Formats: sequence, structure tokens, C-alpha cells
Amino acid sequence: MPAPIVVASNRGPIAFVRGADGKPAAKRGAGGLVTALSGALAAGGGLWIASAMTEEDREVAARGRVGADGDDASLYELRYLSFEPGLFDRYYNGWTNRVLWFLHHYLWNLPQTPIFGADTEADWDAFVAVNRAFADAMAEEGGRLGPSTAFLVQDYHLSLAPAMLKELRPDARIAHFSHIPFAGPSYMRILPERYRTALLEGLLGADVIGFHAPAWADRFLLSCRLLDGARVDLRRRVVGWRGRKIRVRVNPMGLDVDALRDEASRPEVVRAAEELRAWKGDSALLLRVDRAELSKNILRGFLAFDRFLETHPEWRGRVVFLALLNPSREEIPDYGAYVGECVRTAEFVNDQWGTSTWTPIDARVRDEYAQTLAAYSLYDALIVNPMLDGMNLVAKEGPMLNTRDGALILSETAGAFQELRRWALPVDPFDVDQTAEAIAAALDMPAAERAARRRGLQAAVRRNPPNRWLESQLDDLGLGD
Ligand code: ADQ
Repeated sequence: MPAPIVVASNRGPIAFVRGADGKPAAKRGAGGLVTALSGALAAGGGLWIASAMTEEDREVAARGRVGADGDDASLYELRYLSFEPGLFDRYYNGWTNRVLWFLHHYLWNLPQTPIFGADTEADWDAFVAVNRAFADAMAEEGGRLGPSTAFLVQDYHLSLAPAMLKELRPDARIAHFSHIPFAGPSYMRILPERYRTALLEGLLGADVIGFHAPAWADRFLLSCRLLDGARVDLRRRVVGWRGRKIRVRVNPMGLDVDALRDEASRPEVVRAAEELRAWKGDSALLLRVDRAELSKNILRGFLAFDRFLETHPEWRGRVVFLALLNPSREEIPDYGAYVGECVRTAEFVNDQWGTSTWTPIDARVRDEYAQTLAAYSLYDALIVNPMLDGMNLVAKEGPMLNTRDGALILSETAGAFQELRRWALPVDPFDVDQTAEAIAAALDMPAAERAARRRGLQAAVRRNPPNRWLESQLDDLGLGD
């Protein structure tokens, strides 16, 4: 019998919205974590604990455990935890998205931010309270499911929950997985010591700590050296802590290719592809797909395209750059300001090079998943140039749906780089001239090379299905089949 699994993550696999009949109706959640874990959990069976993010989620939460499709007859159950909105805002927008996200992606502008004081302290208290509620719920569910339960705690939102759960259930087998990068010790030192220590100790409550890429695992290990009493073995990736040995693992997230292809065959995606084909005409298509997010390096992507048009006049009028930017974290002012700057930069490039019949960049800041899937099938080159990214699923999804042997331009600092590097055109995300040359190389690439690289990319993605990601974690916990 496989061990029962309890997954805990801030965002659940399904968000509930108001249906036509006035009742909460299930809607697929956005984001890479949901895309990959849904397939894995449906295959393994178990229970998923998440925060109620909407009013409808809270209604569902009040009913206790529900089926993953919103009724009671699905493959696994969901349990949503409801928090008072003010507390949730401090935990989510305050501590996790303003402090931890900025920390692990190196996003602070140090002369001005961060500023730690009463406000961040209140955010921290909320972060502690939410993590405790997750740990309590996990302990309770574990008691119901039995001693062989595997606890898979997801991401930086729940950095404290592993140690809290370990305290409640010392025998619990706990894996924590970070879907984002991890800051190295000099950046970690920006955090006041009490927070830094609590975060590292919180994670070290797990038995296995996973990351998408070797660099993030190594930075975590180096940061553990800031903890008094921690014994860090960098080579074997083990931390000795309070009599326990915690293993640090690199376990890149796979894609559920069949689910993605099913999604991409829906009629609205087919319609969107027809529209995009008509819109682009004979032009080559350079594509980017991102959450409208500071770490994605959208601005330098546009500046690189500007440089490319300057240095490669033969491409003027023959290529369009489509940027599909899914709005994100609009409550945080830095995001609005950044997206505004990106859009202004695109307009500047268009003023500089555009003509009455050709607009070089089309930056669409809206939530258009069908259009995104359609655009994947049509690009000649996909640019994925984040400053830092835990994995970046777009870099894997594009090659699986593309039908034109499109080339992939990929940052050396994306988590996906390790798996895809051989078949991608690598870029230093900060080097705009080099990125401009990569755009030229992608668009000018001979057909045979494009086809060979496309085959290589698809094979690399297929080599790592999502089940493997789950199985490796269970194996690491000593719970594999
Ligand atoms: P993200 O920063 O969101 O994820 P990414 O990994 O590229 O980055 O995933 C984005 C996902 O959203 C893709 O699956 C994409 O297809 C999907 N998407 C795009 N537009 C959408 C829309 N309008 N509606 C719904 N979905 C849309 C974080 C980390 C990454 C890590 C993932 C998974 O920052 O580094 O790869 O989690 O671990």
C-alpha cells in the first residue's frame, strides 16, 4: 500500500468562484505549482490543505473536507483553511510576497528597501500564525491517516510549518520543497537575525528539503552556516541539526504533458490560435509569457529587442514580439510601477522602430490563458530571461506545444537551465547586448538545427514526468514503493 500523502501549500489546486447558480464553482488555479502538483497528487491519492483565497473558498472551507473537483466523488480531498482577511493580508502580501519573495529573488533596492520595523513585525506575527494553523491541520490529518503519512509541505509561504509540525508529531515524515530560489548567506544577513534564524530552523524541521536547481540547494546549505550549532556538509548536502540529519535534495519539477496538451486542444485555444495567426501574418513571432513579475526581467527583454532591431536592420518589419503578461500581485505598488515601466519601454521601442504597418512589440497585460497556450504553438523563438527563477515552467511548456521548431532563449539563472541548457540558447539576464544577439541567433537558426534542438528540448522535458518528482520525495522520506 502506498503511504497516504498530505500536501500543504498556500494556494490550493482549485479556486472556487461564484457559479451561474450562485453556488461556489471550481476553477483551475493559475501558477506553475498547481499545474505540476495536480497531476502528481491525482496519481498518488491523498489530501491537500491550502488557504482559502476567495470568499467562495471560505464558503467551501466551512464545509470541511471536500473533493478536489468541488464535489465529494473525486480522487483526493481538499481542506481549505480560512483566515481573518487582515491577518491573511499581512501573512500573504506582507511577509511572504513583500519580504520572502524579494529576499530569495534578490529584488531589494538596498539604499531604500527593506525597512524592518513595527509593520514588518506585525506581518511576521501573521506569518507565524498562518504557519501554525497549517501545522495544526497537518498534525490533525496525520493523526487520522496514520503513522506512515508523508507530509509534503510546499514553498516559502510555509517555511516555518515543518518545525512546528515536527514539534507536534516528532515521528512525522516531512519533506519541504521550495519552488523558488533560495538566498545565499550575504543576502540572508539583510534579514534581522531573529527572522533569519526562525526561517532556517523552520525549514530544518523537515527531514528532506528540496529545490529545483543545484544552485538553490547550495545557497540554502551555505545559509545554514549562519545558524549556531548547524553542521553543514556541502558535498553530501546534509545538515546536522539538533541530533537529526536533514538531507537537501535537487528535484526539478516535471511537466504533466498530457494535461497540458488536453488543455491546449480546447476550442477556445484553437480559436485563439487562428486569431494570432491572422494577427501576425507572415512575420516571425518572438514570444514571452510571464506573470507580470519583477524577477522575470521583462524590461531588459524589451531593451534587448530594441538593441536587436538596431543591430539587425534586416529584421525590421519582419518580426513581432508578443509579450503575454498575466497580471500578478497588483496589491503591491512595486509591481504596478514595474509593469508601467515595461509598457512604456515597449511604447518607446515601437516609437523608435515602428511604421504605419508594423508595431514591433505587442505587450498585453491581461489574464489570457487560452491565448497563451495558442501562442506557444506559433512562436519562432521563445524568450525566457528571468533574473532568477525557481524553475520556470514556461520554458518547458513552450517546447512541448510549439509546432514551428521554435528556438528557446533561456537565462542561465532559471532553475530550468540545468535540464534544458544543451538545447537552449543561453543568456546572461543582465547582458542586453548578448540577449539581442541570442534573439538574432534564434531567428536566423537553420531549419535542421532548430528541429534538432526542438527534439532535444522535448526529450529533456519528457525525461522528468511529475510522478517522478513526487516519487523521489517519497523515496527520500523512506516511503517509496
Ligand atoms: P511562476 O513564477 O508563476 O511560478 P512559471 O514556472 O513560469 O512561473 O509558471 C507559470 C505558469 O502559469 C505556467 O504554467 C503558465 O502556463 C501558466 N500561465 C500563464 N498564463 C496564465 C494564465 N493567464 N492563467 C493561468 N495560468 C497561466 C512559480 C515559481 C517558478 C516555478 C513555479 C513552479 O516562481 O519558478 O517554476 O512556481 O514551481
